[in-house]
Amino acid sequence: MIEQTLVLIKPDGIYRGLIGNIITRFENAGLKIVGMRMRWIDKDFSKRHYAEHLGKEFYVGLEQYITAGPVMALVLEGVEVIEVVRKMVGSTEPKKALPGTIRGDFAHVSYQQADKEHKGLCNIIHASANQKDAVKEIMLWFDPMDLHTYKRAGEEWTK
Ligand code: FUP
Repeated sequence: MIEQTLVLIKPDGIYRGLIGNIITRFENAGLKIVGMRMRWIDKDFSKRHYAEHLGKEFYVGLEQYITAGPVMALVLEGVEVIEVVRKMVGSTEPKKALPGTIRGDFAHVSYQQADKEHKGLCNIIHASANQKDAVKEIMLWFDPMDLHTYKRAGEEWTK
């Protein structure tokens, strides 16, 4: 089934110049970018995005992290894309993320830095966890008119 998912390249990914590298992985995998925007969110927006984590002991650190700089938000489309992207992103904790995943390959620098500065867990990227979250998060981050339908090269023969 064709699905859509929300991906955020978090402030550490932006500061470290990883936008292109990360997006290339998704493009190379054949996933379609149907929306993209850069946004520097405030604390109120963080509380809406991370509503499920409000009140947890790590929330304050998480809020500082996600509001520390601009975030690149993407909507990706593809078959079972929510699960596919979660696999490409890897485990929440960079030390558990397998090599070959985005967190496994890129997040250790942020992870070590955050650990040294006693900050929360920094892991480069967010991806919606399931269909319900994906729908909610896409609605939060994007106006429907900024999501686009088009064909990528190579789609013709799948008709
Ligand atoms: P994920 O779905 O992999 O992004 O992970 P979660 O939704 O469980 O967590 C969201 C974010 O909260 C993580 F990316 C980092 C932060 N977090 C912590 O800082 N400490 C924790 O123990 C768990 C999550």
